[in-house]
Amino acid sequence: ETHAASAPDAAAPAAETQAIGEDVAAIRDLILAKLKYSVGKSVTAASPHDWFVATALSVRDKVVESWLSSIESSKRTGRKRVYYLSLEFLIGRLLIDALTNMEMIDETRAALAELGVDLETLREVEDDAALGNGGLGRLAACFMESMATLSIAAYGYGIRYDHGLFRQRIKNGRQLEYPEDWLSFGNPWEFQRPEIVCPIGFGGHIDTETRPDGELRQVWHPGETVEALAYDTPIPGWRGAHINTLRLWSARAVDPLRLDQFNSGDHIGALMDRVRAESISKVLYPGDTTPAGQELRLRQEFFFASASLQDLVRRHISLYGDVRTLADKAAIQLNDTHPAIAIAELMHILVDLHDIPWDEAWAITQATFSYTNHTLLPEALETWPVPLMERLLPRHMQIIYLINALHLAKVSGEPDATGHRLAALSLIDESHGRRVRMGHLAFLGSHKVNGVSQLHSDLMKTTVFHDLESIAPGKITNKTNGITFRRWLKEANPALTSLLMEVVGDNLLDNAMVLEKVAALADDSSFQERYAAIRRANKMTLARLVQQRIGVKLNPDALFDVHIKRIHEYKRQVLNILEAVAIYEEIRAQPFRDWIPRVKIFAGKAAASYTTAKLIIQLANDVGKVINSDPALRGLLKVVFLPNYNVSLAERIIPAADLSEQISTAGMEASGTGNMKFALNGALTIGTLDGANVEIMEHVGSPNIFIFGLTADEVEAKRSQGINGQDAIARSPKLSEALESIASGVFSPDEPHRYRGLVDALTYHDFFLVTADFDAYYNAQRAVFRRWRDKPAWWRSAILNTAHMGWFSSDRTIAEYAEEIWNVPVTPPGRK
Ligand code: Z16
Repeated sequence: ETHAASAPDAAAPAAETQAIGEDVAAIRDLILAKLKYSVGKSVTAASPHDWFVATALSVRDKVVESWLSSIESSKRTGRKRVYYLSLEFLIGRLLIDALTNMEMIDETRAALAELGVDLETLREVEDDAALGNGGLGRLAACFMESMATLSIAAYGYGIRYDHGLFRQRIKNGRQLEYPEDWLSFGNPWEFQRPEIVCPIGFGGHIDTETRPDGELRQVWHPGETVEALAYDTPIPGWRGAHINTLRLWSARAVDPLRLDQFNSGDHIGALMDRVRAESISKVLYPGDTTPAGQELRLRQEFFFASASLQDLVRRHISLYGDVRTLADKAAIQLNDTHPAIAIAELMHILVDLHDIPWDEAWAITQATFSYTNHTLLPEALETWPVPLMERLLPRHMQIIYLINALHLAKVSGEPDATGHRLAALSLIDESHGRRVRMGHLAFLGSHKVNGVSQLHSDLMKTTVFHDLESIAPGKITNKTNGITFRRWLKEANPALTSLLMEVVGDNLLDNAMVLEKVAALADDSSFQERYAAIRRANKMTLARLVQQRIGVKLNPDALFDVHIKRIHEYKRQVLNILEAVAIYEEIRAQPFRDWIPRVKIFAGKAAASYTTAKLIIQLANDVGKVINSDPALRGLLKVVFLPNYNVSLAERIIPAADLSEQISTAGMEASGTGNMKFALNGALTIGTLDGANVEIMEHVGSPNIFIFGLTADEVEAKRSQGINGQDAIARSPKLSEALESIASGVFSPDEPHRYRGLVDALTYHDFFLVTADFDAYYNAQRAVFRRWRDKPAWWRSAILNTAHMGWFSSDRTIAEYAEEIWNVPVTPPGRK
């Protein structure tokens, strides 16, 4: 056996090393067995992907071991369960995550090394599970990990999309979308559950029947039924103490094919029903903050909400025998309004299928559900046309009408119940055709409604939910987002994690607040040196990746200024590009001033239908092309756009960032979570007082963050005076010059007017207040430069960022949900 020959034969090892040696040998043998018997390959024929599958299956065995005990123990102890309903789970890769949380990573790396296989190579061949658009989906993934870490008996419920978020390619500076195909090589993490199938009805009609007790009952006869088939993925918490389930539903036709039709020669027609049914779980909608509005999207929402509720009600009844105790044993969290139809579905199940009286059913529903809001953008709030609802979900539409009638009857008695107020409170928006307001439904059907940062939660009360809050004071609560430190510190930045553990101890990932101890070393020059060396190594790694992917050479000693997130006007990538253009022109005018070498790194996808966002991508690429090839700059400024931003790319970029761009128009970014990942890894933030930036400033201290620009209140005041940019442009020579060069085609010589419309919009109709904030942003960037020149001051700030970010662990966020919304206990992890 070749692998036996390559085993190191060093001097007699210490006892602990010997135990690890035995582990390594056992893991190595298990991987070899998986490769042979589960993958069906020999060592000599195995590709890196084969090795990846064999390794994944070997760690999966350990995961399953604990998974089954977790399920058993939740059952035995009658624990209340948490159900996290989300149309998106942006998980990324799982190999390193599973190995980390099962505490097998060093042994597995060593076992593979004995086989001549490099774990980092296997890491890279795994496809990202990209079942989400951005922050909302990634938050769901962080929450799943933290719920397992805190031993909460939780299930994630969502859709097993055949195709996740599109792959982005850049051609001639423009975004092109290609289908993503994460399942094409199989998925070693999931278990199909062919026995768990739920029928999902659409359309049809409703009959009224008389029950034996004389009461009336509504019976829905769907016109069409599809099946929801379950696939389970185990989600290990830190140290593997508890493992939860992510259950994703795949759509399937009731009849696989119409055999009569097939036999009569109509081979395509025989498959039509199947294609129609299975289209429901085919593809993730790529809009982040704009609702899709199509019938297929509503079918997706009902499909997974109904399957999940049928599944959890069935589980509850089989455990406890009585659906009326549901709220004692189940908490259902709605991740945005996407699953809000679940509220009507639970009423349907309770009232129509279990004969529970309406008022009691409504009390159970409200006690069970809670709802998280992720945006205030009015155009982003989901509404469905009443005629579509009536056609697709006739019984649910009746239920919504009844909820609304009882709700409006309650408030119409109040003295301030004007028509205007009732219209604002109604579940039906009558202003442009009749539409069902899903946010209102989620609000009414829940006992708690939360925002995702303090500022956002406060604004919810004065904007979209102002009227509803007045009839339910105290229902709105804040739960500031968080991130899992296992992925975003240890897996993304293992060298920094080791350094920090030397200081705070190896319980850093059990209790992130111990990071505070690092603050004492912020001025320690030898610690600063080690911290800076790790950053530099991460920048070298990223520079190699950039060279490979887009052929641009980066200077690792330049300031890496990073702006990565979905492309959206409110996130103001344009503000950043304008600053790059302004500095470009200054360097050309005075090439030999003491410029700071800087690299602007952009990455992010634009919704395929969002024309302006796609134009912004093109602008970033066009500007980069001119700047990167201008010899007059002597490499002092580079602008790169990295294609196909996803979770695994974020894991590479964030640990290499010096500066984190969080520059949304104040009041528009609900929270942000990338902001937290950067600050934890020691990038300084340049940002507005928006979303969680406010709380990051409070924790890291205002000297250690570069805050600029209008506040949310000032944005509102300014907008009410008009959004013409001409004054701001006239007052700022740098801004006028930058706009002028973009508008005149300096960066688009092949099509000089390409950006005329964009510049005109900023000039005459600047809704996102780019022009109003330009000078403040420009000045904040100069403050960044001054700090960068003073290296001890820079590293002091960076270290203090890391030290004070413990509070932003999603363990803290989840502990708050558990205590204040779900009423379930948590058990913090700890060393075995
Ligand atoms: C999304 O990712 C978010 C909001 C939304 O309405 C839809 C999607 Cl797909 C984001 C917010 O924009 C961001 O500020 C927040 O941090 C994130 O949700 C998680 O709460």
